[in-house]
Amino acid sequence: MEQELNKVLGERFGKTLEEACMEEIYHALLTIVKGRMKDLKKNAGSRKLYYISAEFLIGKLLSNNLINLGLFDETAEVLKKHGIDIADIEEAETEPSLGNGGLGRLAACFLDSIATLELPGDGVGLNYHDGLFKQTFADHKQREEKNPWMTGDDWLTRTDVRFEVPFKDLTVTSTMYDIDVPGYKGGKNSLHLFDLDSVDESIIHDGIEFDKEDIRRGLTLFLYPDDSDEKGQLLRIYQQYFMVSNAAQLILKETEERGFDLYHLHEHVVIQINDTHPTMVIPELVRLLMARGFNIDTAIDVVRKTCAYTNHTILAEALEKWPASYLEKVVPQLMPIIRELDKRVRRDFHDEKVYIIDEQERVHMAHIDIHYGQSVNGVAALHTQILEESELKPFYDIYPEKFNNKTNGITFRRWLLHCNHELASYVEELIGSGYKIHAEELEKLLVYQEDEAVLDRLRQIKQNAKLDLKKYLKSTQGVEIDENSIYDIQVKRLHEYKRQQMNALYAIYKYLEIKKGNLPKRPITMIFGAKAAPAYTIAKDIIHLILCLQELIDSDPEVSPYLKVVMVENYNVSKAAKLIPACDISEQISLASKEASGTGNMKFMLNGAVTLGTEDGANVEIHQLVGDDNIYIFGKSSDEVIKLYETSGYCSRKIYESDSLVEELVDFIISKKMILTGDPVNLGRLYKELVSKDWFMTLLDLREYIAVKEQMLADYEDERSWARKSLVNIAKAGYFSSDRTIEEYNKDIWHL
Ligand code: CJB
Repeated sequence: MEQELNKVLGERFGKTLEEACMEEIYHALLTIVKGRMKDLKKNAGSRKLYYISAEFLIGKLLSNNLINLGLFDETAEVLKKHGIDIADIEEAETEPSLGNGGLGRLAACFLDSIATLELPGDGVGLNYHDGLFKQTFADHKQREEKNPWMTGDDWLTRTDVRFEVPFKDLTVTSTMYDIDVPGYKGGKNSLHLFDLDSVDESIIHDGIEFDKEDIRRGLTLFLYPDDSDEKGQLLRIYQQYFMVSNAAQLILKETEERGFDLYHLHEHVVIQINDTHPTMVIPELVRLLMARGFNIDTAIDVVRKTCAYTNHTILAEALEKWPASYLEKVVPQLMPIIRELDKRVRRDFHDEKVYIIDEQERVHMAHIDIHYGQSVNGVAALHTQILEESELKPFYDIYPEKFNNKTNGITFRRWLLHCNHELASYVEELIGSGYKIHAEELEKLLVYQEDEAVLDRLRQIKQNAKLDLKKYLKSTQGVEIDENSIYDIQVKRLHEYKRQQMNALYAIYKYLEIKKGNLPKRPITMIFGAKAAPAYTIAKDIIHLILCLQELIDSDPEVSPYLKVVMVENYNVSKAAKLIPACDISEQISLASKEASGTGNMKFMLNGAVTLGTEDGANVEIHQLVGDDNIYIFGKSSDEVIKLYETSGYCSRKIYESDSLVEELVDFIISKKMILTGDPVNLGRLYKELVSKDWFMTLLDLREYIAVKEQMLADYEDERSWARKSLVNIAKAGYFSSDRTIEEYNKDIWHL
């Protein structure tokens, strides 16, 4: 590695390792790693998976690729010899933000596991030039900026694969870019990202504004361009069709090149449709097969046997329903096929709840997936149960055999080996390296539950990670945190169902307690990180509340020694990798039934944090694995919550008026102190929302949340018992390896 680095640095920059700057070393490593990956053999087999997704939240790739190629330790050592910390080299890499949250990060973890298990499976998505917006804070509010990440010398390789994609008003020619996905110690697949050569970033102005009708210049600028108006919704349809038409054409081309007859497509290809964004691949494939001479029955039959759908949410807003008139405006060639698909459903079933096109002429994308795919899966046991028993019950009654659960997972390469070297090597010292491939071997750690030396060392490792985070926040945001405080962390997309607002109400509670003289035994650092969708007003108001609390507490000398609120700016994958190892308390406090799975919960657990959570999503499975003593559970159950929705039985005002503590905390949002710090419009709107609507039932669980969190803080003081909880969490995290999840997908759905 040392020789190669010097050689590449010499050729490219005329420098040696001694002379080169961080950026130059980064680019030299990029060249070397790309070269090594090029030499790897692609995973192959007679049946291949295409994982189509609007998001691939891959994060920075250098360190992970080095780990997977088995080059990380050697590289880090060589650099160290020259006084360079590999972490500083990582800083030179721009971070692609090709995803929003869990769904996109899951796709990235899956690619890692699929490659590692040496299964033939490629990702297909879009090459967004500016990804999701970059978040900055000004006046205690979120601002959105563009987030360019392509530098011309990055992980993308431009290929000569190009397809014509026909829209009603124009036809465009795509270009396919590839990113190599190396498996851990073997295997390689590709992530194919499609783009348009004519896209032009100069049309962006004022943050992230641009002309949404300028398809040629704007199609792949952003992930999730604002769709609060018709133009925005049409643009999303343009993007989705561009993605799936390219995917479908690629699939047919490759299948033919592999020498297979398209009448046997389903024997050689499986398409996993990641949420509803890629649903149009179904009618598009039918269209393309018919253009190749298939009759419609055969085309539909082959496509049905090829496609499988993953549902990631029961939130109505995320279950896409496009007006038929919009589809007519963008992709009129698909509408006759979609109408035919709907006609067949209406012929066979007499329940309008399962129709594809509803009375208002809206096309229910998930319904296409369920009728015209061979598998429907949820992403955690509880989520799948809710799909079967309520959300998708009419479909489950028709096709019980299609439904199955695949509890999510995370790749331990990134979420342990990369983000927490010290813990990973200590675990290896204790139980050997087998756990890196067979994650369930982490259970071997359980024998050390009473071993004081081991528990001490785990505490020390956590303390070191806390110090690292302290330094990082100081250098990136100028924020000072106390490494001897308890780090309580909630990082995830900003959404009312995830209830960051409930956590903020806890901050108010603690603030008022301290003001009253009830000082905590140990200072608490409450860390938030979240982006709010630009058009999601209340989510932005919640960010405003948190930023105001941050300032109010910081500037109050009576409170600031005991409590700190920090909102991390532009939370992303690399920030997650710094935050997660340092966490003591992992906040997983969604309203029960609403978080399909969660995957942050798994990352925190693997790094020894203890969960404070509701019985929701994969928290339920974490609870079962670690037992009552090693998790803190509160709140109403999903059954109770679903019933409240069904009977309109929840009234936040009633709770507000009958519980003086709740009233005091909520009122504080519009107190004089807060209004002096913040914007009365935002704070007033949030206050009103909580008192008069509170659709995601914040006040329902608030009291119990406070009580359980207080208990948790008290229990933290028993250092030994806390370290034991931490150890049990690490030991039981093996189940949540995405290798396990992918093995299940393969066994039950893909059969690669
Ligand atoms: N999810 O991140 C998203 N975006 C969506 O549009 C819908 C769902 C999340 O997917 C994750 C992966 O399955 C889940 O863990 C998470 O609960 C869900 O909100």
